[in-house]
Amino acid sequence: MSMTEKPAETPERLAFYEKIGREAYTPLWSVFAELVTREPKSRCVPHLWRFDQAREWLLEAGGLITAKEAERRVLILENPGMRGESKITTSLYAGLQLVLPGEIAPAHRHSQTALRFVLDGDGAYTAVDGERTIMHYGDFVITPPWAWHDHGNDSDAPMIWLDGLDIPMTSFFDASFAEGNTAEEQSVSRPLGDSDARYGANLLPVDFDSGVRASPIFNYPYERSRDALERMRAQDEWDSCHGLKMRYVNPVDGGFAMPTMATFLQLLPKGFATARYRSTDATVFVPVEGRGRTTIDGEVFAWGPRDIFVAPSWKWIEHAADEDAVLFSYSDRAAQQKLGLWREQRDAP
Ligand code: GTQ
Repeated sequence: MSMTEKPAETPERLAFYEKIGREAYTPLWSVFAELVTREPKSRCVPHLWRFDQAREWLLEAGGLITAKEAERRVLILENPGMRGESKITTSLYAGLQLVLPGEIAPAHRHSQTALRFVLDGDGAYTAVDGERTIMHYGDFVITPPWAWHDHGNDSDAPMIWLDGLDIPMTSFFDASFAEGNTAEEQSVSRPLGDSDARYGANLLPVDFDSGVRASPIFNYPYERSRDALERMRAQDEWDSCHGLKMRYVNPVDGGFAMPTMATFLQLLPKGFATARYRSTDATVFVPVEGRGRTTIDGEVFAWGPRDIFVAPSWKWIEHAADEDAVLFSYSDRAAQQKLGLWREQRDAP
């Protein structure tokens, strides 16, 4: 069978499809080319959201609804190719969450895994399973599947972060469960910094056996990651496609920090232009520092700190840094690699 063309229809065939269709059958040969594509084919398109505009509209939303009433006061970043589906890529969700001073986003838990990437404000907290962590610009914070979490802002400024969740993936598997807590906030059972001491110092409790497949570290502070990039840059060893790119790890098994989503931090020095690269994991990028341009499938996106842009699966990506730049990114690579699906292609040695 040809991989791309579907067989011509005849009146006999059409009548046959009509007959079997009434009983919930469909001929594979009519749909084969759309099901088993030669290359990824997606409705996901490249797009960039400007942080300044998002912040203005989030603050406007802050005057319209409280965090408590909304449960989570979030503006979803919807891929323009998939409006109405609450997706930034086919498998992933992104939203910008606002917590105003004095507010609490109430405790709940769900099957979906969440990441937070802090973009504005300083000093609000997320509590995960009884432990709080204070959030600062650029911190990467995780909420493992089925972990209780609430967010609160004791600072005197609005706090905004990017939420990345595997909501579409969980829906795809029809595996979503969620519940609220009767108490608005969880009671705090561990001191600040406990999980960092326990799991984030290249040590693990001797008999540690993580029931969850997410990292037991739940805040990866930007200050520490940024400092690591800065110290490594002295070696001047640049990857032609990525500059200097690191992945966030789960110290228990060396895998990604979350079971479904992979996260990365990369440094592109001023003047660096990457070679073309593509992979099957559609990726959400967040510039943390610096300015530059990214070409995705031939379209150029100029970015600055806190903008958010998305690159679809298998479209060529090239970054160019006009200043020293740091990019945070996340994708479904963690899931794809476990399933044996992930592929990449470098247009470089
Ligand atoms: O903070 O728990 O953007 O449950 C979407 C769903 C945030 C959260 C979102 C959520 C959350």
